[in-house]
Amino acid sequence: MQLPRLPFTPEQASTVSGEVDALYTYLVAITIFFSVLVTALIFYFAVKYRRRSENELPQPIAGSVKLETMWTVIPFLISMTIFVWGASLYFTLYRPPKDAIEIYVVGKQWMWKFQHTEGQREINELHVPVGAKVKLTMTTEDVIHSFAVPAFRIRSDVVPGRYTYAWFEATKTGRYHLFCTEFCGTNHSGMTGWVEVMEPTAYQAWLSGGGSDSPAAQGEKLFQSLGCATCHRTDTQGRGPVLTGVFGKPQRIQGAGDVLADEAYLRESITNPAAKVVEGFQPIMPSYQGQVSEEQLLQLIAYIRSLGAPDQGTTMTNAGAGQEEPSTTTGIAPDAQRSNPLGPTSPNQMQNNTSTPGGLSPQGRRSGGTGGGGTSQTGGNSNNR
Ligand code: HEC
Ligand SMILES: [Cu+2]
Repeated sequence: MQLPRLPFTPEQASTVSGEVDALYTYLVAITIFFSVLVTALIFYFAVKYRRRSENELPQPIAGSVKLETMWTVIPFLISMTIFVWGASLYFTLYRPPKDAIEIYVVGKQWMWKFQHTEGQREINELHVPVGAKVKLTMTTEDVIHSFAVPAFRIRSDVVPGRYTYAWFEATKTGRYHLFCTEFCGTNHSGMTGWVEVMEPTAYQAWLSGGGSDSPAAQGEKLFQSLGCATCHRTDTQGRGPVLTGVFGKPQRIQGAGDVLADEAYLRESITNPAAKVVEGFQPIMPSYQGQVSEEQLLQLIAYIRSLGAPDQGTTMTNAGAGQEEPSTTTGIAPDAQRSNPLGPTSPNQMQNNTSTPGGLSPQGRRSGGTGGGGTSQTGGNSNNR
């Protein structure tokens, strides 16, 4: 629905922008109507019921059932229209469709990092095809941020230790501003970027130009280097459960019944394994909290998801290629790196693309990990929180 826009509102460039604007216009119209009505009545009544003589006494009023019913029922009906309309739009906005392209987003003071399922990474720049549904799975390495693209009328808080989602379907090619809309520190105002909406063919060409592995393939490497594979084997002989086909299925948890294995569950299983112990197993899995970055967690999850979901198979075809390159961009959008207001980022950020031997992140090692052992439990730093 493309209604005429209100003045001062941004361009409409997604399937929901028209609907959001329609609701917003409705709210503005109601507000104007009642503001005008109330103001007019103030003046009208002030004149009509003005004191006409020095000793005039007004008639006492005993109340009016008719009037009270009216001013209860009418606002109730109006607020119900707002509620029903708003709620249905909310469900549209916050329930990502199943058939969407998935992109991982990690916020960080003060930049947005994206990774596409095909492997491309970018910073402060997001390439998407026009006319396709795109789902963003988002988290942050530090404080709360908020991902907003005004032209798409979407916004979603990005919260440490959690995955939040947003989705959109762009209706027009072009470049649209992207913002952080949660005050997140000194350079919050610089935490902006661009969404580049491309023709599907141009997007495909852009995608195939990338050099890095898919997140699932990167996750598979981490799975080996972090020692996960020693316990989680593909046969049932390992000390941990077989992870094939786990994603999206309910898991029997000791003392908690069935829990759906979604991204949040997998994340918790890795960062805090003792929180939900799979029935039939001992709580022997070490916590990887602080040893894997948010991006690595997303890669591990992408890998686990790819197990038992053949269509998302881990393409190891270009395994090794570009893996050692400490570059976080694909080379396709070289200015992505530059558009980062802070210039090149700390080595911390680079860890995400290189599989560090033993899997310990630089800060994991610095903060006194026992060193060496891929399953060391003592990486524990608090940088993530
Ligand atoms: C020392 C052995 C061991 C290592 C190493 C290990 N795990 Fe585990 N893992 C287990 C055990 C045992 C369980 C089941 C008990 C539990 O839930 O804590 C488990 C549970 C899980 C689950 C939940 C599985 C389910 O069926 O619901 C996931 C996901 C998981 N591990 C991922 C990983 C990843 C990723 C790594 C590497 C970063 C890893 N594990 C390293 C032993 C291990
Ligand atoms: Cu921010």
